[in-house]
Amino acid sequence: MSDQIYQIFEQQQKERGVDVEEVKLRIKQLNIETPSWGYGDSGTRFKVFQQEGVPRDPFEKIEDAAQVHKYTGNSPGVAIHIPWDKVDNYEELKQHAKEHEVHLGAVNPNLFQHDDYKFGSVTNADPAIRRKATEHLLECVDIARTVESKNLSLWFADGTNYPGQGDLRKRKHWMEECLREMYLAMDEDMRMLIEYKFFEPAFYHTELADWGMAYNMAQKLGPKAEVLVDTGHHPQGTNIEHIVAYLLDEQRLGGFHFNSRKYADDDLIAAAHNPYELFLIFYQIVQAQKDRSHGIRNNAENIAYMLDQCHNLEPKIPAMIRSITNVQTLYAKALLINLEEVNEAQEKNDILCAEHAVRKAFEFDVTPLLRVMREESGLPVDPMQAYLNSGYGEKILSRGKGGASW
Ligand code: LRH
Ligand code: MN
Ligand code: MN
Repeated sequence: MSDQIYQIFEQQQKERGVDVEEVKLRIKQLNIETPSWGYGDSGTRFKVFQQEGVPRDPFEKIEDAAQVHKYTGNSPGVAIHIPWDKVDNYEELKQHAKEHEVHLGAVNPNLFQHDDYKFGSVTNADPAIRRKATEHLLECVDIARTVESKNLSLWFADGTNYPGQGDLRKRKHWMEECLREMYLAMDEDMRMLIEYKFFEPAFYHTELADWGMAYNMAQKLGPKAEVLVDTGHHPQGTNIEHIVAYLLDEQRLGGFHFNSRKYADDDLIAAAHNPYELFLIFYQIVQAQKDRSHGIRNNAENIAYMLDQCHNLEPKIPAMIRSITNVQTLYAKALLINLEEVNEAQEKNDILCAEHAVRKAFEFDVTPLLRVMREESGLPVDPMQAYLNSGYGEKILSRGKGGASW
């Protein structure tokens, strides 16, 4: 029965001019890093609820991340956050990841939790604090070198709460100075991914408040600096896929932090609230990838996909599996868009036909496709169920409560 459903799907797509083999191949090649911090305890400013079985150290976080990859096949990388994942020996951490068939991914410096950074890190008026912050950035370049990661992912909580609290232009210059020092310390094949966020924890002004500021910083630093789009970091109603298209065209789209949000930086399971948004983001990427094969310049081939989520109440490993399968689903749907059909409608200014050509790809059920793709890759057809049946979730309960938290 399920074979027949797939055959009907395959035939249907063939008639629309979509090569299903190519779609499966592209999904198999997806690589979405999961965040080490998403396996630890987290919460809101009102409460961190401790869950049982949460990893007690970075080694156990990697073991949990390896489970997500084991069942989904698309998350071989684990992003780390320093000092949350500080260890004495990073070589050992790298080895540990390898033993669990994953690798360490983007290295995220953390300049937002030490008391010294209360009034800013790389934008602090005190040069000694700026020095300390820069040293941490340099330390993270060294860590990336040791763990053989090519991506340094930067987010700054720096900002102010009141008008007059800081000199906005001086702070801008200080940030650039510190980032340039880091940039110059990076290897040729490393990338600096600059993340922006419009508010929080600072409420009046945030140094890198939007993609334009991050882009400008990246441009000033040089070609190894690119912009990181965290889907939760925009004001309501922002057209994120437009930002994505713009950055792709400027060859400065570095990567993504996928998560879902309703009101602010909610950090919920990717595509849980607005799956259409992620679909439209992938539409821009898929189109840019096709354009590249026709000689149109953009940087759609080297995008660092990452999840950035905190599962405050729900069990963390299944939440991560759900996120990866949601991303697989929406990428698959975007790959079903017949771009020629869209293009023809655009040329005739046929708005309804163009919109329909995009939307109808979203409306297909891609579960038969994902099932076959998983079978071909030797993966369980239902990753979530396979994980839940595995007993891993019960086994880790012996870790008890009070594991790592951010
Ligand atoms: C900031 C952010 C950034 C941090 C992570 C923990 O809100 O998105 O990426 O490193 O959360
Ligand atoms: Mn983020
Ligand atoms: Mn965030």
